[in-house]
Amino acid sequence: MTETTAAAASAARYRRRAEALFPGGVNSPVRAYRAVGGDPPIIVRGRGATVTDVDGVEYLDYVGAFGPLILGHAHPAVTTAAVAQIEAGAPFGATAPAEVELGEAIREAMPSIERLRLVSSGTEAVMSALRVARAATGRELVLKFEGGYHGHSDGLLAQAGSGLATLSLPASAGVPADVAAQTILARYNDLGPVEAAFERYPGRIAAVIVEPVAANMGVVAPVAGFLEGLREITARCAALLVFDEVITGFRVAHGGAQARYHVTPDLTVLGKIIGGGMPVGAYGGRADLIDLVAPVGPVYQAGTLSGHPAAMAAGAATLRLLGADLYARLERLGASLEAGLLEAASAAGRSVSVGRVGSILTLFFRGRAPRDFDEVQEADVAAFAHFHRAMRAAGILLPPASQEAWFVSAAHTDEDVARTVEAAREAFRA
Ligand code: KE4
Repeated sequence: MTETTAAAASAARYRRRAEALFPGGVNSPVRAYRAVGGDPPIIVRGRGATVTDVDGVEYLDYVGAFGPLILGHAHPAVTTAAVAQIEAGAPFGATAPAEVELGEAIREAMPSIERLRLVSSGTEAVMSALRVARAATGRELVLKFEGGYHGHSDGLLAQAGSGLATLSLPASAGVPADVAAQTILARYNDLGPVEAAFERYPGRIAAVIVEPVAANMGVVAPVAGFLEGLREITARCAALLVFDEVITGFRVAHGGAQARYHVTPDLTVLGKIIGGGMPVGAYGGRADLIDLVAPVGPVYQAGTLSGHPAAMAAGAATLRLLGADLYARLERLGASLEAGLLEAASAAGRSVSVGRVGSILTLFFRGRAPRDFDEVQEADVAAFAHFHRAMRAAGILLPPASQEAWFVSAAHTDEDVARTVEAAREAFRA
């Protein structure tokens, strides 16, 4: 029996109906607000920098759907492009011009991507990139960093075993021990455990995968020399360097982190922004590597909705609007928000720090900005939860977990930042 009365429109009723359907009433765990408390909102509309919930409550939004919406919600150029493809009857199960246009825009922005394959999620893109890396090197082990998140494929849901630089244990139920054991954990911003892993497992590590700017432990920038060091070690040990730029691609610079930090990976993974908010992922890099993929080479990978023309067109419309002036504006807004938050916290006697690169930032309830996951875990997550609820009560919606990035979009204004800082001033006092 479905409730159709007006009362059913309330958030509480939608939450109850969702909980009867989906684990935690959500289709992705973070949306359940377990880390911050409060009832998860049911959002029905986004426009620019704001979202509105089913009860008509409007929020200034820094979730930005966790990254894709660098232009803000419902940008007319993006929606028009996607709708046109849907009205044309997409998808077709055949190559469409929109795929070519997006692929060329990506390759133009990131010259390291000589060829690529478009898929429907970041998880899928990472899985495929690592399959290519294992095929290309004939090696099986993959090194990642504690606090790094690269989607939910089995091998990447791993936690440090007897210590860093050793074979890992499963970090999720349902991941076989021998699958997790093909992953090695190292510490972000520390080349020591990476060197140690290559010494301990000579000739066995296929790839190092890294978020060049860590964003899934909260935003933690690479220290000088870290990315360059990964490039040197992997080249010396004939392993591949994979940049997971699902968040940083087209976010921290038009050419992504590889452009911002002048370090060129062998393979790059993209997602989020390149789909303009529609389901997307991509992996690409050196032609000799990508041409290992079916139907040209022996690495199989496929997808019913890969390259969906509506996602392609939304992504291409987005990338066309990402000019230098937009990045300058995002940098200015990000810097202004960071400075405002720090000043507001200091005025309230709160010990906080901010990790920021461009328009992505994280507020840590810790005196010094963390350099790695161990330091991130010293931050006071309960304090963040209180802060999150106070900001939400003031009409500001922050990502519902302390180890997520806040996303500033091109739709945010100086007034939005000022309003956010004012709300933070009160929240820090509470
Ligand atoms: P998806 O499969 O969620 O499209 O992408 C996985 C992924 C891969 N790599 C990086 C660097 C990512 O940040 C992500 C996904 N990011 C999370 C936000 N921390 C998505 C939000 C969610 O899980 O609901």
